[in-house]
Amino acid sequence: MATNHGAGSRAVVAATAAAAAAAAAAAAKRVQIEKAHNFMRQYRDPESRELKKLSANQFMDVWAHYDKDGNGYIEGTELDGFLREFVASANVTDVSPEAVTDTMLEELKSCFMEAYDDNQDGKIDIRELAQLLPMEENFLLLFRFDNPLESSVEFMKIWREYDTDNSGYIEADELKNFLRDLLKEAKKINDVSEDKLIEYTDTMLQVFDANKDGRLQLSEMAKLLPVKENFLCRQVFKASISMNIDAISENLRVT
Ligand SMILES: [Ca+2]
Ligand SMILES: [Ca+2]
Ligand SMILES: [Ca+2]
Ligand SMILES: [Ca+2]
Repeated sequence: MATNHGAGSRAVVAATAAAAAAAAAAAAKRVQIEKAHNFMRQYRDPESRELKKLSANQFMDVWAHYDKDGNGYIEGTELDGFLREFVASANVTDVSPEAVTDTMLEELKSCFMEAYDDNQDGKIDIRELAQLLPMEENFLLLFRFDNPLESSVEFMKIWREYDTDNSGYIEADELKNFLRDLLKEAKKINDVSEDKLIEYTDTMLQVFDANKDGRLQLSEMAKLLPVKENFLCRQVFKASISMNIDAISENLRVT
């Protein structure tokens, strides 16, 4: 009898556990459906449908949401999903991202990649995405897209100045000092809170620490601080798609 009773209560426990598991699964599914909703909608102004300015954390949320496999690129079906949602979210009514037809998507994609796929590898990396999304002014200032250094001499000067322990790497605390000075210089005022600065440092590390060792080596720092020479090459290279050889050499002669 005692064993039967034990088996009975075990059965009850099992049934309760199964019910709880089912409830949890249902809840998880609900969350999934909510998430399957257009992720970009929350970042648009409900009236004007313009994108709001993203904080560093929000920017990373967007990135992590669309780089689903976490390989550092939004590509293939991830890119399709992002473009559909990006475009569909501009509608006042909550249209499904599927409302973007395949033909529309292909056109969008070629136009989008022409504008943002800087290194033309057919994938969107995080710095390329940063040029698309509006961001907090201070955060945006840290991406020196349009403000390259004059020369690699200048770059090395900065490197030596901020690698204060001469480890050959810019560690998080050194990066924080660098970002603080960068903002001070750009804004000519000192209005960035320590919390924001830590948020920026974390985010910039996530963006630029390609080998994920928690610090920046020379090549990683060089992406954060582009030098003009490289920029010029890139522009000329990009232009070479649409220009003839005379126009290209003309371009190279300038500066
Ligand atoms: Ca990916
Ligand atoms: Ca790319
Ligand atoms: Ca160091
Ligand atoms: Ca690194």
